[in-house]
Amino acid sequence: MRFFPACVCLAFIPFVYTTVSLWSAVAAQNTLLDVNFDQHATAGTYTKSQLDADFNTPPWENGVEEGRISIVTGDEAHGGRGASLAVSYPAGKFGTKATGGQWKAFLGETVEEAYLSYRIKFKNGFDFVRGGKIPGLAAGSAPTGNRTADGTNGWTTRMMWRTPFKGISGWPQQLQGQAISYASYFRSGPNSDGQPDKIYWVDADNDRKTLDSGRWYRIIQRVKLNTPKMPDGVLQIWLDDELVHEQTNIVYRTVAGLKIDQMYFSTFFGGGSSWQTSKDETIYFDDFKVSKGDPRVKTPPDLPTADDDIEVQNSEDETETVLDAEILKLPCLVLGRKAPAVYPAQPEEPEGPGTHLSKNRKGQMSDNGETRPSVISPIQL
Ligand SMILES: [Ca+2]
Repeated sequence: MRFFPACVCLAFIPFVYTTVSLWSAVAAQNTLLDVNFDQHATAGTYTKSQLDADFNTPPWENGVEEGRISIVTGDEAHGGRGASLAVSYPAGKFGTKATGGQWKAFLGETVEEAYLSYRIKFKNGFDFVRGGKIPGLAAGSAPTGNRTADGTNGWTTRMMWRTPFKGISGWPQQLQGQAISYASYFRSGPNSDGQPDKIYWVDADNDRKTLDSGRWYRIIQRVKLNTPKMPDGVLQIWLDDELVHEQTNIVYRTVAGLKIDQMYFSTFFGGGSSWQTSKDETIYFDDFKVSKGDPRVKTPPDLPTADDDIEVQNSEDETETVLDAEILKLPCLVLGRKAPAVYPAQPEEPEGPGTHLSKNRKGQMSDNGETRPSVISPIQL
């Protein structure tokens, strides 16, 4: 039996140590936020101290101190093990003060590109009513509500579930929510009002994606900031690894200092009073990750450059009245796939009782890149 001299073995130690340290450092730098709740072994009300430990001490919050956020374990948790977060939306309520929860989880550093990944499950039998918000990446003051994104003060890329035509007599009633991007940024194409763009997620056939209750989904969102003032910012969204939204012409910012600095945890029913819950509802969340590289790829990304600090303004409340009629007709420069579906404004009144929309109601892209709303074609029953 041969033995290496002790000096040879010792010579490998620094190499192995250095290699492990390097990869650990790369992994650590790649991950900006990682919250799976599994360290919370006991089910019950989610506390402010747990929130602070998990989400880097958010400067304000809605829902935690009101007891609407809790930890669930066992079968209720994602994968049937560990723990997950459960958010409640009491019956007959809407808005940020009475439903769901909100806080800003600031990242350890600011970056030009990031992925947000999380699991979400609408409790079995969930009544989607008209719609509500779900979390997304954000920057700066994360302007929402009546505050516009001006290219310097921030932006948000929250998402929503929506139920078009809900409650409108004579229009198809839907039990499932449909998902949309609800991103608020300075400009996308000709839209420069700084208000949220509302664009439905679609599959490869350009059909809208619907969300079922009673099952877990994984949502991944990628934001790549634009060159300041240039329309080359990217927003992509995957639902269970299916690309359902892609924009490549966003102007998130006009100044280089405005970078990705937070995940905006934001979930509530609303809009206004017609969006209120019909009964007590619950949405489960788990596995929040923000990373510089695609969490589905196991190779380390390029390391970042140093970033500037951003002054952050906080908003403790948000009351938004969002109408289906606000759904924009956005032209989007789309690479490698069909354009996201865009829709004409919903009329205030339906064509009349007993009418349904034909499937070809989707917006279409004209030759010059402008959105050309399709003709609404009621089908008489
Ligand atoms: Ca978990």
